[in-house]
Amino acid sequence: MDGGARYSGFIIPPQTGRYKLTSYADDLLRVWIDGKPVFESKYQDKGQASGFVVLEKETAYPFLLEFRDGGAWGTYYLHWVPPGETEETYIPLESLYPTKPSLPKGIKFAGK
Ligand SMILES: [Ca+2]
Repeated sequence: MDGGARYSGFIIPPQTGRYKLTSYADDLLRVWIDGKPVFESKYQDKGQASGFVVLEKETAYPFLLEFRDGGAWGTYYLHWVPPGETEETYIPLESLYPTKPSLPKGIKFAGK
């Protein structure tokens, strides 16, 4: 059966610099940060994809993730490699917020 999920909210990076986002998807994963597409992972292209994005700390960037499955198994992951690091890790929960009112104090919005 076809299915999917869409997650939207904000991402607040722990430090300023260039982040590599890495992923695997069966069947399709798309990620946007601050309204710009970061990458698209397709199962038909071995499922893996990555993209780079430069982010500033203490800034809330609009984050959108879209997952689609076209049948049989469906799964995906999204990791990142923070600036200055070499290992991919999960994006920590402290960096992900679902809504504006949930954002911690002292955080500015991207582009403002
Ligand atoms: Ca599938």
